[in-house]
Parts: sequence; C-alpha cells; structure tokens
Amino acid sequence: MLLLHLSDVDEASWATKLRQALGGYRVVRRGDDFDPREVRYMFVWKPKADAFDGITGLKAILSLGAGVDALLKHPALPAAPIVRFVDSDLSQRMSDYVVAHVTMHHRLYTRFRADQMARRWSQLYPPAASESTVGIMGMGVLGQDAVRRLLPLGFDLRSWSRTLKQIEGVTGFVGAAAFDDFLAGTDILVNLLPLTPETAGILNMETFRKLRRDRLAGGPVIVNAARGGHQRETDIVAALQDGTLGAASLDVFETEPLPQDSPLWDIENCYITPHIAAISSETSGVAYFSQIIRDHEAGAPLINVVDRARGY
Ligand code: NDP
Ligand code: OXD
Repeated sequence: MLLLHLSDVDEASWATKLRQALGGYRVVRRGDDFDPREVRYMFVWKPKADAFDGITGLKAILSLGAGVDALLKHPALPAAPIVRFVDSDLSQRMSDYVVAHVTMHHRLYTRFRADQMARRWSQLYPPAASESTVGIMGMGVLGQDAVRRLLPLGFDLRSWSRTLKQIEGVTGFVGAAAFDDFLAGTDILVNLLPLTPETAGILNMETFRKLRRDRLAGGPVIVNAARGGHQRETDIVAALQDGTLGAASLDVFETEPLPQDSPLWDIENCYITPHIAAISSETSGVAYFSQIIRDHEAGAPLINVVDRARGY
C-alpha cells in the first residue's frame, strides 16, 4: 500500500494519477480507511508532525522534493530508506532559471536598467562570456545539468563539490581546502548545494568578500536557487548596499514566504522569486515514483537513495 502525505500541492490529483499508473496497487490518502501497519511506501512533501504515526512496515519513503533537508529533520522520521526526486524535467527547469539569471547579470542588467530609468546613454561593454567565470557550488544532478547548459554559451566554468567531478570544460575544486581558490576566480556564484550542517550559512559576507572583484562592473553576483538556510540575509543586504556584491538573485529564503518587512524586497539589485526555480512535475513524478514502486516490488534495489549520514 502507498500512502500519500503531501502538503502545499494537489494531493488528490497526485493520488488519482498514481492509482492509474500503479494499476491494482492500493493508493491511500490521510482520512481514507486503511490500516497504517499495511503501508509499505509513503510519498511525502512537508509531512506534518504526526505523518508517520502507526506506520510500522515501511519499505521506503518517497520524497517529492529533490532536497531532503526538511524531511531529515522530521522528529519522527522512520528508519526506512528515503528515495528523492531526480528528474530531467526538474533539472531542465532549474537550468532555465540558472541560465536566465547568469546571462542577465553577465550582461549587467542592473546597470543598464538603471541607465534606462534615468534616460542616461552611457556605454559600457560587458566582458565576453569567455572572460566571465561562473562558479557553481554543488555538482550533483542539478549542478551538472546547469554546466551542460552554460558550456555552449561560452562561459568560463568552475565547480565546487565534496568529491572531484571531471567534466570537460569545467575546472573542478574540491572540499573546504579549495573553497577560497574557487571563490577567488568566480564572478557569478551559483548555489546548487544541498542544505546540510556543513553548507548552512555558506552565503555570508566572508564568502562574498573572497569573490573576484575586477571583472563584472558593479561587483560579483550571487544566484541562490538551493535553500534559504544557505544564506545569511543580513549579510546579503549589507553586501548589496556597500558594493561587496553587485547583485543577487534569490529564489529561496531563510523564512518562506519572505516576510513583508524583509529589506530584501526594496533593494534594486536584488532579484527575488518565490521558490519557483524548479517545480516537481506531476507527470514525470507519477512516472518516476510508480516505476520505483513497481521495480522494488519486483525485487529491484531502490534508486536515488539519500545518504542520511551525509545529509543529502
Ligand atoms: P545532489 O545531491 O545531486 O548534489 C549535491 C552536490 O553538492 C554534490 O555535487 C555534492 O558533492 C555537493 N556537496 C554536498 N555537500 C557539500 C559540501 N559540504 N561541500 C562541497 N560540496 C558539497 O543534489 P541536487 O543537485 O539534486 O539538488 C541540489 C539542491 O537543490 C537540493 O538539495 C535542493 O535543496 C535544491 N533544489 C531547489 C529547488 C528550487 O526550486 N529552488 C528545486 C530542486 C532542488 P559530491 O558530488 O561530491 O557528493
Ligand atoms: C525541491 C524543491 O527540493 O522544490 O525539490 O525545493
């Protein structure tokens, strides 16, 4: 039996489609009449505190989110393996966001928009893409897709990850010891890390001060599409105001929705989107998770299992 516990999405629609995809396999929702001891799979997004009450026979927890940081903090999380969402549609959407914001900042959008508003004709040539370095933190599923999309645009690319990823055309930096070198040559810093104790708060003033300053007019830029817990918003506000950063694109926030009184709303060179960089598609999600259940029921091992010790 599969139990859905999805918040903030259309759970009824997911249930209908999963029932169709899984044929005779029983799919239930909270409020249905079922014995929790018979639940073998749970499909979750933002599960409530009591989500796992009475569930004793789980084979796997299926996470609608690619990021599992919040799930791992659930106080009653069962020990069953967690399968996270890995999907080419999700990767494509995230890369769309990354490419849009990287190219916008590379072409000095903030500066020329301000000039237009002031009816100012002021020529300034942005560096060529090949002279501009995009540094991507996190070279997993999303980071690798992002570099695949950025490479043909001609950017100089560098990556930072825990273990070395050898990708043609991308200079790889590994671990804490190489972090400063990675930052020193980066003009546009893109964050696609998972939120873990090691990566929490990584987008802070100390990090911003280490970025390359002499390439992009206005200063280096950050693009955060991973988690709000990666950023120190008071530092971002200060860095945007004192010129340590030329601009920031933020899709995620320490508190979501971003509070009305956050100073970030009013900062001209801060580009805010409401955690929409990449949504998990119902169509591909249903295909992905139903296949996982079918395969696992037929004896195949689970795929894309979260390493709880690593935190992602
Ligand atoms: P992956 O698990 O595939 O990749 C994580 C990458 O981060 C890996 O390259 C890993 O290194 C690296 N990493 C982890 N810890 C460290 C560390 N301490 N130091 C250096 N590198 C580290 O994740 P995804 O690419 O699938 O997703 C990344 C995040 O994107 C998710 O966790 C989620 O928070 C966020 N997200 C945001 C969305 C949005 O709409 N805004 C939508 C979907 C996801 P290594 O390769 O060596 O293991
Ligand atoms: C995710 C997200 O982790 O949407 O999938 O943030």
